[in-house]
Amino acid sequence: MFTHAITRRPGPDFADGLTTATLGTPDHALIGDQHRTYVKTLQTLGLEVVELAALPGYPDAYFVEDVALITPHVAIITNPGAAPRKGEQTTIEPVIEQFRDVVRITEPGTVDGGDVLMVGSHFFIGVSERTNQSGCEQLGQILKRYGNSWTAVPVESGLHLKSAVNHVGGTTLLVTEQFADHGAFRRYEKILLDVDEEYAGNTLLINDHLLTPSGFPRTKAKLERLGLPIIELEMSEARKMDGGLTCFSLRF
Ligand code: CIR
Repeated sequence: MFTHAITRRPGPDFADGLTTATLGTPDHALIGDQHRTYVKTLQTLGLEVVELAALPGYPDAYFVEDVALITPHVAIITNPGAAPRKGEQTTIEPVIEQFRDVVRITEPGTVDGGDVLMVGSHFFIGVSERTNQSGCEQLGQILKRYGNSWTAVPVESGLHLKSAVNHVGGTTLLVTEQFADHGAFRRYEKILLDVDEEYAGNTLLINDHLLTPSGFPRTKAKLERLGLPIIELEMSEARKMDGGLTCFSLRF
């Protein structure tokens, strides 16, 4: 069970963040509302949420998931793979230190937390545009020192591993076609996303509830078969910035 989360408010400059999406200009007031609803939802699920203020000069900093990984026994501060995001991690470190011992990923290693999928004490680490081989190995070794196992997973397209594969409870993963037959996940049951609903792949399991973006009815119907309560959240504005539900928080 998660008891805590860390989030950060989207700043007025959030539309200057990195994106590959072509879904129009995002709206600051609207992402503010959507983010507030997200935080309230976590609180409803019993999490104590530490809400950080927006970080001027770092328009993507509200995607806090990318700058750290907090496990039951240790926190890892990453080195984000995109140049404009380097530095976000230093401001969150003192907050995380209040909860866990901290270990850092160092150059030449880069890791974005969006590439790290935790399933119990096993971690899948995507090697992507943002997470390189050195970062993946550093992270894997740290996790192993603290009693976890890990697997590297090449991510050939898309931003992060968790843009395409997420854990939705028990031994079930929600996956895009790209990962449907991937050997790394052979031991798991899989729910396959429709090609036009892949954004909903970034569904978040919190305390036996599934948070999923609204507007993806076929994915919702598939998730309903798992028997867990489903909470739909409007994510239109973060989606315009390549962000999803997992990116908005660090959960522990
Ligand atoms: C970026 O490109 O870094 C941000 N605009 C989006 C990051 C999304 N993070 C995530 O999926 N964990």
